Amino acid sequence: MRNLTYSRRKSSEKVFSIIFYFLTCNLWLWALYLPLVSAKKKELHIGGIFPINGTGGWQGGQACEPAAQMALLDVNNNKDLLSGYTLKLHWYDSECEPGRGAAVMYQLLYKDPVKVMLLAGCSTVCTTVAEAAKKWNLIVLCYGASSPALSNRQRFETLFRTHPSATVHNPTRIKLMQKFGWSRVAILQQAEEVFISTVEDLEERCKVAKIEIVTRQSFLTDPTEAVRNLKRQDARIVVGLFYVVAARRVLCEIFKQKLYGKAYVWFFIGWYEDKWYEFGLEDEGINCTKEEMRQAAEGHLTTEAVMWNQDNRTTISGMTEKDFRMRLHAELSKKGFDIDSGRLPEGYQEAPLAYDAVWALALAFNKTIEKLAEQGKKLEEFSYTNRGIRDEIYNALNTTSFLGVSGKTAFSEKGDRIALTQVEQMINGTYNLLGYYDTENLIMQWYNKEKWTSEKVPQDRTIEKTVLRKVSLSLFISMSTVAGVGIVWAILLILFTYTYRERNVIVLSHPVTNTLMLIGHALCFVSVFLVGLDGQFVSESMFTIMCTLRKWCLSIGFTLGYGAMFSKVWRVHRLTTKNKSATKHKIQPWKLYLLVATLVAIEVIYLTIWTLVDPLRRVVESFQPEFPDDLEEDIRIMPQLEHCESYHNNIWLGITYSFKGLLLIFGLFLAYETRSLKVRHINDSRLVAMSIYNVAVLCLITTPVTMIISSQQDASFAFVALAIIFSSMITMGLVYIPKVAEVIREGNERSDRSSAPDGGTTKEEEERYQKLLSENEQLQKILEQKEERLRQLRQKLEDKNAIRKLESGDDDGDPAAIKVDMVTTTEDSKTKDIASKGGMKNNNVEQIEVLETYYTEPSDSAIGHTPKLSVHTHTPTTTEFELSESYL
Ligand code: ABU
Repeated sequence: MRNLTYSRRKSSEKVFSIIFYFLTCNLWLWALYLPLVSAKKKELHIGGIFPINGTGGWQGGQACEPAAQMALLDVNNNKDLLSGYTLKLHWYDSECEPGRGAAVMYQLLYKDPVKVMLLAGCSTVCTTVAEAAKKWNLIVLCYGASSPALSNRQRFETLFRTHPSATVHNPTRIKLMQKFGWSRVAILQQAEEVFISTVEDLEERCKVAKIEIVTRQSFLTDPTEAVRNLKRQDARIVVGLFYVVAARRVLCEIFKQKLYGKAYVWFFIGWYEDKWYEFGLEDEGINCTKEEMRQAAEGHLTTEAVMWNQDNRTTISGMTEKDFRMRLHAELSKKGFDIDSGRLPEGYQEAPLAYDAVWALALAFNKTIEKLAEQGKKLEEFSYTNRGIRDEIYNALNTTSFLGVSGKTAFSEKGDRIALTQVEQMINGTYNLLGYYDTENLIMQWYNKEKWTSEKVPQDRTIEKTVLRKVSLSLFISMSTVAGVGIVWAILLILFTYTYRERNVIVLSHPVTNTLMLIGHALCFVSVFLVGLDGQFVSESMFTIMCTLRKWCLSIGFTLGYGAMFSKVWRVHRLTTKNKSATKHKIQPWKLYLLVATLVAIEVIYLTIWTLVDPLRRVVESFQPEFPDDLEEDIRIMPQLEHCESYHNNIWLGITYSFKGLLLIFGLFLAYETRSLKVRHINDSRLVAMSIYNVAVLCLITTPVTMIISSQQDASFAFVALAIIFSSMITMGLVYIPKVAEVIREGNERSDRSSAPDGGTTKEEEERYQKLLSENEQLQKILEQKEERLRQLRQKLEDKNAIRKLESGDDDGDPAAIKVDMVTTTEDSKTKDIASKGGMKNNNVEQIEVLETYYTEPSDSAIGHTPKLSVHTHTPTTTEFELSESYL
C-alpha cells in the first residue's frame, strides 16, 4: 500500500516535470515570437475628445469612452480588419466646453504621432473641432453630437456622425401634436446652437403643419423668467430643449411656477438618463426637493432617436445588443460606476454610437488601405497636408454601412445618421415606452399606454368661451310690454282723433299735426323693441339689418313726434311776431305740415346718405376675461357686447346730435317764448310747449348718459327705453288727456255750454259771434239811415231858422241844435269808454287789430253792452290772446 502510494507520487512528479519543461520551452518560443509579430503591425493613431468631467452640457464621455475602448479592442482583435495595422486611441477630456475642446484638439494635432482621424462628442465641441479640422485635412467622426447645424456640408466639410441629428425628433413631435390635437405650442430652449438650430427646424415644420407657436423663450443659465413668460402666455404644451443640468433647473422652476399637472404637457429630450431629475440637486444649487422634482416631471413626454439595436441579431462585432450591454456594464463597473443602483453614467444611451463610430472608422480605414494599395500608397503616409488620402478616407466613410450595436449604421450625404425615433412618457417616476415613429417612412407604432392626470388629453390652451352680454330677458319683456302698450295707446288716440274730428276741441288743435305726432311716438315705441333685439334673438347678419332699422325707426319717429309739436310752437311764435299787413289772412294749416315735412325730408335724406355711404354694422366690444368659479373647468369667459357702428361713427353721431340738439334747444326757446299765449286755432299750444320741455330735457339728459354707460347693456337699454317711453307717454298724455276728458264730459251730445279744454273758443261761440257780426252790420246800416235822417232834419231845421231870422231879424241860438250837439258828444264819450273797458292801452291798438284779423274773436263788450259803437273798435278777449300767468 505504501509502495503503491510512493510509485503514484513518483509518476505524478514526472508528469509535472514534463509539463514544466514543455511550458518553459514554449515560453521562450512565445517570447521570441511575439515581438516579431508586433513589429510587423503598424499603428494607426486616432485622436479622441470625450466630455467627462464638465459641469454643464453633455458629459457623455463617461460611458462613451469605455465603449470606444471596447470597440478599439474588438477591432484590433479582428483578423479580417486592418490586417497589419493596429489602431491606437489618444484621447482627452473636453468637458463639453468648446474652448477646451479646441485646446485638446491642438494638443492632439501638434503632439506626435499624426492622427488619421478625430473622434469627438458634444455638439458644442464637435462644432468647434469639425470647423477647424478641415484645415488639417482631418476627418472628424462625432459619436455624440445632435446639433442640426452640423448637417451643413459647406461649413463642416469633413464631418460624419453616428449620432442622429436632433431634427429627427421634430417630425415625431409634430406627429404627436397632431395625434393629441394640439395646435398651439410653446418652445423653451437653452441658448446653444444645437437647440437654436433644432428650434428653427421645428418652427418650419410647425408652420407647414399649421401648428401655432405661441411663444419661443430662451435662457442662458437661469430659466426663471423664461418659464414665467410661458405661464403669462398661457402655454400648455411646451417643447423643452436643453442639456440635462439646465433641464433640472427648468423642472424646479416648473414646480415653483406650477406649470405641471393635468393642464400641461412637456416634451423633453429623451437622452437624459433615468432619474436625471433627482441627481446633483444640491451640487447644482437647485432649490427643489427630489419629491418636488418628481411631481413636476410626472407625465412628461420624451422623444429620442433609437440608439440601441432593436432586434437581437448579431452585429458586425459578433455581439448582439444584449451582449454589448453586458460587456459595457462590466466595463463601467470596472470604472467604478454602480450600475445596479440604477444610476447610469452620462452617455450610456450614446455608448453604442461611440462603439459603432470606432467600427465605422476601422471599416473605412480598411477600405482606404485597399484603395491606396491600388495606387501604391499607404494609409500611414497620411499627413495633415495630404488631401488625397483624406479624400479616400472620406469616400470610404461615406459608403460605409454595417449593422452595429446601435442599429444600421450608414451616413447620409450630409454625413447624418438615419434613425428611428421612440416616444416615452414618465408614468409614476419611470419612463414607459409609448411607441416608435419611423420618420423616413412616416409609420407610427403606438401602444396606447399614455396616461394623463385628468384622464383626458390636456388642452393646448385655456378654452375661451365667448359670451355675448345680452339684455336681460325680463327687462326686455317688461320694456317691450310697456312700449307695446304705448303703441296701442297711440293707435287708439289716432282713432279717437279721427272719430271726434268734428269736435271743436279736436278741430282747433290741428288734428293732422297731432296724428303725425302720434305716428312718430308709435315709431319710437317700436324702436324700443328693436333696440332690445340683440344677439340672443337675431343672427349676426340680422343684427346689422336691425342696426339700420332701429336707427331709421327712432330718427323718423323722433322727427315726426317732436317735429309736429315744434311746428305748433313755431307757428304760435310766428303769429306774435308778424306785422299787421302780414296778418290779414287766417291761419293756414299747410304751413304746419310743410314744417313737419321739411324736417322729415331732411332726416330721410341724411339717413339715406348715412346708410349708403357708411352703413351701420355689427361691432363687437370685448371685455376683460372672466374665470368661472368651478376650477375644474379649464375655461376663460370672454365677454362681448354688440354695438351698431359705422366706420366714421363719431362724425355721423356728431351731425345727428348737433342738428337734433339745436332743434331741441330752439324748441325749448319757442316754448318759453310762447308760454303765456293762448291761441284759439291751436288750442293746445301751451300743452305742446310743456311736452317740448319734457322731451327736450329727457333727450338732453339721456343722450350723454347712454354714451357713458354704453358698455352696460341692461342699464343702457333700460335708460334708452325709459327715456323713449316716458317722453312719448307724457307727451301723448299732456296733449290728449284734456281732449279725451273734454269729449267724455260733453258725452255724445254737443253741448252749447262746452268750452275749450285750454280755454279756447267752441264752435257754438263761433256761430254766436258770426250772428252778432251780421246783426252789427244791420245795426250799422240802420245807424247810417238814422244819421242821414238826422242830417236831413238838421238841414231842415237850419233852413227853418234862417227863414225865421229873416222874418224876425233875431240872431239867438236854437234849442234844437243844442240838443243834437249834446247827443253827438255823448256818443263819442261812450266809444272812448268802451275802448278803456277792453283794457287796452293806445300802444296795444295795432296788436289788437292783428289779432282781430287772425282770430276773428268777438269782443265781449261788443256783444253785450254797446253793439252800435263796437263796429269800429275790437277788443281781444281771454279766448284769443291771453296774457296769462306763466305755467313755468
Ligand atoms: N445625445 C447627446 C447629444 C449631445 C449633444 O448634442 O451635444
